[in-house]
Amino acid sequence: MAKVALITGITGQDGSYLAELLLSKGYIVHGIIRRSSSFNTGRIDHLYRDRHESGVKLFLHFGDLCDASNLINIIANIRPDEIYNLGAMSHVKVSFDLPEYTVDCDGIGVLRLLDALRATGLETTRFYQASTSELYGKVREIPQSETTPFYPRSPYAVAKQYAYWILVNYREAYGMHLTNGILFNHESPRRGRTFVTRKITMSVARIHCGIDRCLYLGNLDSKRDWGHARDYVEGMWRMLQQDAPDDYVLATGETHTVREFVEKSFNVVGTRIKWIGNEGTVDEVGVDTSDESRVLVRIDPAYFRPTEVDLLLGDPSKAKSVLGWQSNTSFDTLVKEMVEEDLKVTRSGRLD
Ligand code: NDP
Ligand code: GDR
Repeated sequence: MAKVALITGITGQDGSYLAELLLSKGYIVHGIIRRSSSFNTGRIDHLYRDRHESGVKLFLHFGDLCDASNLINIIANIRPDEIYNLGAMSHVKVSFDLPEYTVDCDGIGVLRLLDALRATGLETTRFYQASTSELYGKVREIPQSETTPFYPRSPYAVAKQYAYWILVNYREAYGMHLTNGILFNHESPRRGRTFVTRKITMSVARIHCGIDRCLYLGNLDSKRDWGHARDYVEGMWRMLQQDAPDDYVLATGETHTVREFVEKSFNVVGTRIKWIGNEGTVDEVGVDTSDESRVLVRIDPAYFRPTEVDLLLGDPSKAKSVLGWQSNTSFDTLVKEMVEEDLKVTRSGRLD
């Protein structure tokens, strides 16, 4: 019998890669999508087939993490073997504008799913929670591992901390197979365009093609441990194949500044950046070394966060030893792939 998986957030970056992975492994995959006035399934359209055809393995259901009765109904009907909870209001900066909604969706949403499992008598269903390196927030230890204390620095991270602990509590209280994946940043050509990596690579492509002139960014000096989303969904799946539930960090073990990401991205199209002005202030600009009057990067304080996470660097050794998992994509390869894909998108005139 094929295993049945339910993915919340299937229309997002990770959801699309995970759906591909599970379908390739023979799973029946169900995904929750939100009703939207415009299409929001672009990342999974290539996987979708009309349900009237034979052999369909992917099924989509309207739903929302803020709607408990909807979640209970979906889970009762599907009776999944595995649930991957990837749905979230996932933008850290936006969570300062939408704190209450973020807590409802990212925090209480997890409780709704766990209670839906109990209400439907499906306590043996294996459950993956998309926890995050944002939990570490203010730097207290480097590198950060499963034992590093949390210090969340945004409404998003605080909501995810609630989700983390309610999961641990239900695991201990009811013996359920519940796992937190504490994932460091992971990117891809499918990354949402308002996250910094994709914003940079898309902007580099558009500047290179003569469409835009300048890239506006916030804090250039924050450091992130950036991997590739395709590698990380493999780690999620491996976590749920373990006999016992546990919590795992997935990371590359390398950290880079936003500034380095900008420089590398411009290098892919043959442009070299030189920084002029007071470092880290609104006076600083990035110019083209071959024509210094050409300002390619400027700072816009609108992108600064009320509280910032300065440095993330993960220690993935537990995932390596227990799951046999490791990140397989180097920083340079990730940047190159993202810029090259955005050049294709830009040249095709497609909106992505
Ligand atoms: P995305 O923002 O690309 O995708 C988020 C998904 O959640 C989308 O499918 C979105 O639907 C859905 N969603 C949003 N709100 C709701 C809601 N109220 N009810 C149901 N679904 C909802 O995120 P990623 O794929 O990058 O991340 C996946 C998960 O992993 C998230 O929980 C994120 O917080 C977490 N995470 C991500 C990391 C990363 O670096 N990418 C690192 C660590 C954790 P729609 O398409 O309609 O907007
Ligand atoms: P992050 O990702 O907050 O780490 O959360 P994001 O790409 O938004 O920011 C990374 C860093 O870049 C700085 N930055 C900018 N960020 C954005 N979005 N836009 C800008 O213009 C800009 N300029 C500089 C930020 O200040 C920050 O320091 C992501 C999300 O996927 C979360 O859901 C996930 O939990 C964490 O990664 C791990």
